Amino acid sequence: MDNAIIFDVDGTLSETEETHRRAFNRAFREAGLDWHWDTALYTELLAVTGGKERIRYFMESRHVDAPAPDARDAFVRALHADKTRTYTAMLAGGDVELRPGIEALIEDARRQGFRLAIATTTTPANVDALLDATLGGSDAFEVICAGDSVPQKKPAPDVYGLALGELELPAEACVAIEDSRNGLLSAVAAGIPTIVTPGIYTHGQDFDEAAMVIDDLAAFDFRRIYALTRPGR
Ligand code: XBP
Ligand code: MG
Repeated sequence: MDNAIIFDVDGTLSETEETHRRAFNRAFREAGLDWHWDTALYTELLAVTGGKERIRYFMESRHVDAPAPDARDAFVRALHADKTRTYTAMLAGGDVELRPGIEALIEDARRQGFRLAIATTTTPANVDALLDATLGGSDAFEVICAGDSVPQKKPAPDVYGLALGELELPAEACVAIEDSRNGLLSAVAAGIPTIVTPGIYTHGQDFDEAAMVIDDLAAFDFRRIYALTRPGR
C-alpha cells in the first residue's frame, strides 16, 4: 500500500515533555546555573520548538546571565548535550510509556499495510531512547526524521517535507498525528491532513486547521484515520 501515517514524538507518542523539563532543570543545576523551568514557564517556553532554540530564547528573553554572543552557541550546544544525556538516561530507567491507543494504532496500521514514519523536533538519540524503552526498538518506523536534520524546525514544514521525500509519497497519501499547534502548522504547511491528540502541555491550543481533534485515541475508530489517506476522501 502506498499510504503512510507520520507520527510526531513528544506529546504524541508519549507524554515526554515533563521528562524533558526535568532533564533541562537537572542540566542547569549540574552546570551551576540558578535557572529553573517550572511547569508554567515551560508551557510558555514550549512555544519555541527545539531544546537548543528554547534555551537561547530563555536566555535572551529573560536577560539572564549568559556568555558573550561569540561563546553563546558553544555554551548552548554543550548545555543541551548534557540535557540530552540526562533525558535519555531517564528514559532508559523505564519510567515512560506510550500514550493510550498509540501502540494499538501502530500495530493495527501495520496490519492494514500502512507505512509508518516519524517527524519530530527532538534529537535522534531521544527518539531511539523512547522507542527502545516502549517498543523495544524502531523497527515499526520505516523513516525517522528528527532534530537538526532540517534547517527550520516546526512550525516550518521542513521535517514533514523531508519525511514525504524519504517515503517518496505525496502529502495526500499520508496523515500526520500531532499534539501541538506548532506541529499541526508544520504538517498542514506540508500539505498533509493532520489529526491532533492534545496532550498535557497543549490542551486548549487552537487546532482549527486539524482534520480531526481526538481526545481519546484508545476509544477511537482507527478506520476514520485511515480514510483521510484515501484520495477523493
Ligand atoms: C517537541 C520539541 C522538542 C522537545 C525537547 O518535539 O519541540 O524540542 O520539547 O527535545 P516534537 P529537544 O516535534 O516531537 O513535538 O531538547 O531534543 O529539542
Ligand atoms: Mg509534539
